[in-house]
Formats: sequence, structure tokens, C-alpha cells
Amino acid sequence: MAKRKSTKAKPAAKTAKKTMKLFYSPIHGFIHKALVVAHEAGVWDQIEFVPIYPMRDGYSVAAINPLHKVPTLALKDGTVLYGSQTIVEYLDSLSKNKKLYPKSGPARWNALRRLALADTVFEVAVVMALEKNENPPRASVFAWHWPKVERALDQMEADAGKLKGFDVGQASTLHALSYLDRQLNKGLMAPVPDGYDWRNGRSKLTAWWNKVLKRPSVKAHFNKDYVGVGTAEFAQQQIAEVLRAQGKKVAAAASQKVDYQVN
Ligand SMILES: N[C@@H](CCC(=O)N[C@@H](CS)C(=O)NCC(=O)O)C(=O)O
Repeated sequence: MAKRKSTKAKPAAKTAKKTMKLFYSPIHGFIHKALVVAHEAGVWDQIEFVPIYPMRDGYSVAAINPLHKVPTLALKDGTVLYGSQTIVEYLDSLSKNKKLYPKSGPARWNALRRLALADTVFEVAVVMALEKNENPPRASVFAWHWPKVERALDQMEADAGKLKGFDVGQASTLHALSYLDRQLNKGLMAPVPDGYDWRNGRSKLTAWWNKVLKRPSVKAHFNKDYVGVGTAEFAQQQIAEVLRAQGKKVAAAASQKVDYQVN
């Protein structure tokens, strides 16, 4: 799911200023909306980034998130937030900049609708990517899910001409399209055409994509080395800190290779 190469990630600087830990999946070429929103909200430097490879031994976040999913955000007092939508809204709530959630009215519902549209495209792309690894993959999974993606892309094209500023819906659209690009480049299965490029026939969405790629919040991590030490030891050490902040006892180092035992 993620590249081994990224265990060489740069350590995040100035640990003292860190007020939260973001356990995240460092997938190369993926524009994660939590990272975009963290940057847009001006809280990037407050975050200790903890790369997690959820399918690898030693990287379980289950001790702090029952779902064992990334992203997971832990606050200094031990509060843990999960679900990217919750995390993104929390980060935006800290922002002193222009907020990414319109306050009320049609603009808000429009942004939330586009957030749901893109998040579901991402989820559907994950389902297809996982299915491709099955032996044999079920054709029905692709037949059922791909039309959703195509219709959603057409809706994104229709929306693209009417967008103003930058909002959470757009952050999520970046997330979905970058992940889709990654999976399309690797190849999916029929009815997904070989070499499919969502840009073809979608000039407004393409123009929007080319424009938003220039945002500092995208350039900060897209196709770059990841922030945070990528070892299992670092991940476990960070999880232990969260557990201690929650007042829990953490078992001895010997058991740290797989999961923390919480007493
Ligand atoms: N609905 C969740 C989905 C997150 C998600 O699918 N995360 C994957 C990223 S690879 C994960 O952690 N998978 C590990 C697992 O399901 O055990 C969100 O938006 O945060």
C-alpha cells in the first residue's frame, strides 16, 4: 500500500512546538486532504508526522484507534480523532486563515456534497485496488464500482466550472483524483479501460487540477519525501506517548514489535 523507500523520510523539526501527532499513510504521489488542510489551516508546524504502513507488522495503530486506520490524529491530552472527515474539520477549526468550510447556506452544502462525492470516489478506488490483489479478482466488483467513478468524474467536471476560492470539497477532490491516478497508472480491470485518463474530455476539471497543484498546501507534500521518521520503532514510540497521555500503562519494549499491550 505504501513504498518502503519512504522509511528514509526526513525527521520533522522542532519537536517542542508539536501539539498533535498525525499518523498517516505516506503514499507517494497521493495528495491527502488531511495534509492539504493542515497546511491551509497554518498548523503544519504543530504536527508531528508519523508515517504508518497499516498492512505492515509493527505499525498497528489499533491501541489508539479501534478501527486501525489512518489518518489518526492524537492531541496532546491523549484525545484521538479518526475518520479523515473528523480530522480535517478539526484542523480547519484551528485555522486563523480563511476557513475551508463555508459557514452556512448553499455554499456549505455544496462544499460538503463535493467532499462526499470525492471521498466516495476514493473509497471505491480503494475497493477496486484491493480487489485487484485478490486471486482471482472478482469482475463484478469492477463492473459495479467503475460506473460510479465515471459518473462522479462527470459531476466533478460540471462542478469545476463553478468553483470559487478553495474549500474542503476541493481538498477532497485532490485526494480522490491523485489516488485514482495512482491506481489507473498501475492498471485496474475491465470495464476500466487500459490507459484511462480522467482528464480526457474533462477540460474544466483538468484546468482546475493544474491550477490547484500550484497551491503551497499541495506542493508541500505532493511527490516529495515524506515528513516524519518512517520506522516501526518511531511509530510505536509515538503511540506509547499517546497512551501515556491517556494515563495508560505501556508494556515493556520487548512487546513493541507488533502491538502495544495496554494494561
Ligand atoms: N473512512 C476512512 C478511510 C481511511 C482508510 O481507508 N485508510 C486506509 C488507508 S491505507 C487504512 O488505514 N487501511 C488499513 C485498514 O483498513 O486496516 C477515512 O476517511 O479516514
